Amino acid sequence: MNNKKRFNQIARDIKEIKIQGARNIAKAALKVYHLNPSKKSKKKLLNLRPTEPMLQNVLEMAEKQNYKKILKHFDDAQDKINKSVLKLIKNNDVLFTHCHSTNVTHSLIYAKKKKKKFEVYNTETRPLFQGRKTARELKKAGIRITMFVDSALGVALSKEQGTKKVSKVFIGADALTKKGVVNKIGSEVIAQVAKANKIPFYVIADSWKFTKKNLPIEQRKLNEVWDKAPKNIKIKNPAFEFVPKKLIKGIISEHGLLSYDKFIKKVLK
Ligand code: RUB
Repeated sequence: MNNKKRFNQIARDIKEIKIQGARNIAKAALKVYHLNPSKKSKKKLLNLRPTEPMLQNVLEMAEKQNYKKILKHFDDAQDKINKSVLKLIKNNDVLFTHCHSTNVTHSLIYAKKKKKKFEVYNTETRPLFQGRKTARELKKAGIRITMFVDSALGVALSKEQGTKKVSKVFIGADALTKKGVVNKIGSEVIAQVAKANKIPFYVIADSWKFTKKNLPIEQRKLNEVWDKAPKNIKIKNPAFEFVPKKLIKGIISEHGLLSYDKFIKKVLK
């Protein structure tokens, strides 16, 4: 495949969520930008997913800095995140997650390799079912996983109908802002229900997702919700939502586990 074809293929995969999650998107975009560095390709990549500061930050850096050094950051940060998450997980924990976040799944798989005993509850994450990707990955690593439909999260988080008490919620992030984080639609409801059940809600995210910009929330195609829906039915399909910092117990990034305010101070330095 030549560079142009490769570029177009990756761009399509990002647009269609075959490549998904802030980290995977930024990494894939960085690699193809490196093959076709131009203002035009940068613009095209930026427009694929509007709610992705890591993509924006990485492409800004790629214009001025060493490619390999930028690429290395992804794994270096993940290694540090894994070590902090390992300390936070206690044996017999029931951990709850939503959607598919590499920062989250990699750290859980690392903890499993380090012999931590825990299980995971997750949501299927309609309309695109990224929860299935999470379930498959964790299962493959030997982690016990129980999946719920999104609307069962109240049951999943409240020890009802035979569910266990959830110990911690671990959620990824697309954007980290001064006031809170942006993540997959449903994340704020999860944070509210977690709070009502006194379950600590943690964000696991690489600090390169931080932005000072006011981000638009990506609205996706309506046929993802209902393909060939009858005419005149209004559908909305927001991909993400904002979770205010008051609902966040802590954030685990390559800077370790910090309160949200301390994390913001650190990244603003
Ligand atoms: C994915 C999502 C993930 C974050 C963080 O949404 O909300 O939680 O992107 O992921 P989508 P990561 O499937 O629409 O891209 O930790 O992989 O960066």
